[in-house]
Amino acid sequence: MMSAGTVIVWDQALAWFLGPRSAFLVPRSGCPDPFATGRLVKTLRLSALGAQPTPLETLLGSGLDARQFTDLSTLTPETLVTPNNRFYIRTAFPDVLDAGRPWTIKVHGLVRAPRDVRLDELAPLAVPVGPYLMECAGNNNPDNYGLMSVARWTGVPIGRVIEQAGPVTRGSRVLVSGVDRHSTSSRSSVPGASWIFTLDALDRAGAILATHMNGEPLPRHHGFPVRLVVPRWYGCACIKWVDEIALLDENAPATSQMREFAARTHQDGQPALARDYRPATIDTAATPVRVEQWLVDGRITYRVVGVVWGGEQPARALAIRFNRDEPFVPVTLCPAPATSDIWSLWSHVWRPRTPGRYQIVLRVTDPITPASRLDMYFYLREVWIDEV
Ligand SMILES: Nc1nc2c(c(=O)[nH]1)N[C@H]1C(S)=C(S)[C@@H](COP(=O)(O)O)O[C@H]1N2
Ligand SMILES: [Mo]
Repeated sequence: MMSAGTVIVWDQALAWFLGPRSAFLVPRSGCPDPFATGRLVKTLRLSALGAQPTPLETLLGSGLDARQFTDLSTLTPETLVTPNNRFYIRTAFPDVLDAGRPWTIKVHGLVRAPRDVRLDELAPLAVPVGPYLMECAGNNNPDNYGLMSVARWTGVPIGRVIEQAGPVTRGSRVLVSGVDRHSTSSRSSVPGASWIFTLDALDRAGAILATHMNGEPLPRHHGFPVRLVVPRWYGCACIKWVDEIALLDENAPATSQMREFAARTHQDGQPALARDYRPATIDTAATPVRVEQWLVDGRITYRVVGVVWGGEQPARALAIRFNRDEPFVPVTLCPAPATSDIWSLWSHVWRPRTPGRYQIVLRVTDPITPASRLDMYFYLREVWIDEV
């Protein structure tokens, strides 16, 4: 039997012999490639009815209303980690903040040793983690769904910082709070960024106080000099410009940020107390990112390329539907997603019968995987097919 190593060497030798296009002929992954003998004709735009075409990967607006959308349509297996300048932005660097001054985080509340922790004490403890995906709970623009990106993070487990302060009980809630003062007021957001977690939830998620992103110091719009990263939770919990950690009791009221994001993090109503919020974790979700038109053996064939992300476990079974009156059909996940820490690419062969507008949705087909957003067709996308 050939080892995996042999296959790769053979693959590379053949690729060298046949030139760049041969990469398609010998799939590295062992997955069949129905487009191996085809020619890519064009790539179609995905959007959805009513979506305004939005400039991507450029900073729009300022303060709390600032946004930068990552372009998901270009994702390939080689570009699954988003470069810092293309990473999505929700809320720009607070223009009244002096991040150059020596930074401290006030650790206080139900701890034996409250104090101001200097960032330069923490920096030597930082370790690389990830890559992890981050998604804004308000990632709802069907033009792009681009409030979502992946980075490799470097930071200090927040649990260590809390342990050092000596929590009075393990049952405490942890408030993490960041600077959120902007010189202009927001049209759509409540200022004041803070989230309350249980100690266990932070530990279980592997939450870190991050100082670096993709090997560089945090860019200022991403929380310089220090932000919280809670893997698998929505971005609204990933507080930027962290300057306070407070241990609170059972009856701590929810923060304004938690209330503002209650619907988007799938809470029951808008609970008054932090303890009545469920973890703001990302369920399994999937969306197409582009539709390619190919000519395969003289026949027009479409290739729908998409991402699947979220969930505690890697997604195992997805199905796709192209119109309300058509059935869901299985998506072959090959190679099978190895992790849910980041997104994974999938693709699907599609031969629409007639030209026209198609509305593409996905769903998870195993009954035990929570997929609250897919269940409501949150990431629906439309494509216009003019040739079949
Ligand atoms: N201080 C502060 N932290 C914040 C926010 C904020 O407005 N202020 N927005 C949150 C939200 S809603 C998201 S989605 C993420 C976005 O992080 P990014 O801009 O680095 O992508 O930051 C979170 N942390
Ligand atoms: Mo967000």
